[in-house]
Amino acid sequence: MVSSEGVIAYLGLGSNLDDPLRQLRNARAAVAALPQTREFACSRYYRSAPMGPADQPDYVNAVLAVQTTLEPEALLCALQAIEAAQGRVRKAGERWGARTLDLDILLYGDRVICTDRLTVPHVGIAQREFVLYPLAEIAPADLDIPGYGRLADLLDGCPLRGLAVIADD
Ligand code: A4P
Ligand code: MG
Repeated sequence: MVSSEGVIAYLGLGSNLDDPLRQLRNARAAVAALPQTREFACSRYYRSAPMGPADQPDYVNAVLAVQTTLEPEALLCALQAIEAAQGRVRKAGERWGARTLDLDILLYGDRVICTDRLTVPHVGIAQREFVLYPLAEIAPADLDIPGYGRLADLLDGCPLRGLAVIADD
């Protein structure tokens, strides 16, 4: 997947605070404006039930594919700056809590990365309906997710759990 024009990276977008759909649309524009990066494809926007603590609002999720020559760590930094610009506040000790914006690197070409700051493919990619269904809209069905197998097979084993399309733009 590496070429002179860079790598296809799939990014997970999620929000459940402060007008989540607007948060995701703004994030999509901000990602497309990153240096050395262009939007390749974007899924529809989905509503999903919260994974983790149940006392938080439903999420809106989408998956964005970009073509980029940013290295994975540089891409992560850029994504975290977008999260911060959109008001993401990380609470110490809180896992999977409500947030204005979460940007995850789901896949970076066919690379497997395991460092202090970055695990790629993203942990949980293989079980999460709010990742797999939007990913399948914009990725080839025979896409191999390193360490997990074919996207189409993962989808077969993943219930929808109420996942529903809410916008298409
Ligand atoms: N990090 C490691 N690998 C990656 C990667 N591939 N992409 C590190 C992005 N970040 C990565 O992330 C914590 C640290 O993960 C970062 O500093 C980075 O170095 P965070 O965004 O601060 O914390 P988090 O997102 O709360 O933690 P975590 O464990 O990444 O949570 P997830 O997996 O992102 O899940 N329910 C629904 N319906 N929809 C959702 O989108 N999201 C979450 C968060 C919970 N429940 C949800 C959803
Ligand atoms: Mg995250």
